[in-house]
Amino acid sequence: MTSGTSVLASRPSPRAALGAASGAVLWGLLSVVPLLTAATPVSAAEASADRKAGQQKGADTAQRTPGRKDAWLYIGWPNNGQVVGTRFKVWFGLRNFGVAPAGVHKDGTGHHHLLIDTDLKNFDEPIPSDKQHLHFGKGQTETVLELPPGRHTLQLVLADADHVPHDPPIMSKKITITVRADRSPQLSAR
Ligand SMILES: [Cu+2]
Repeated sequence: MTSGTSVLASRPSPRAALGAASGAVLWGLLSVVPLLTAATPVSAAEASADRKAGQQKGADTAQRTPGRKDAWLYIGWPNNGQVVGTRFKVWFGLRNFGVAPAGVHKDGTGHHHLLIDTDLKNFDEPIPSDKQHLHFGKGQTETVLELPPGRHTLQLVLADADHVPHDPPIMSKKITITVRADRSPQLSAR
């Protein structure tokens, strides 16, 4: 953001100086100036496009943290098809791989992410952080969810220190649960 602004901001001043000089003294340059002014914004735009392309290229070519083929991530609770109350515990299960807090770069580890009613689309970028993508960056292996009544899907994805899924990705099966409106208010109060 800042570098983009400074590039754009630094361009107009030499151009303005050139325009003033040519306008006052060098009539011959007048025909050149429109070309320059036309060319300058294009090259600035190109520079910005290049920078974006470079970032994307960087992300594409960057090696994702290696996963492990025998790593097994699963939702220990609830089970697929389970009917639960509006407030319920979710346990994360992981075999043949370790849990480390976000920011800790250690081979064979990652932290849990719980996807709620969504799929992960891009495995080359950090997992988004919102109500449908929960991060457990302290290394938690369980949580308590509160969801409105109805059918919901849950899926776990492990990701590395920078929240990017491993390669190959370590994901649980996606389960579907049904949240039933709690009958007993004292249960939901806890
Ligand atoms: Cu994360």
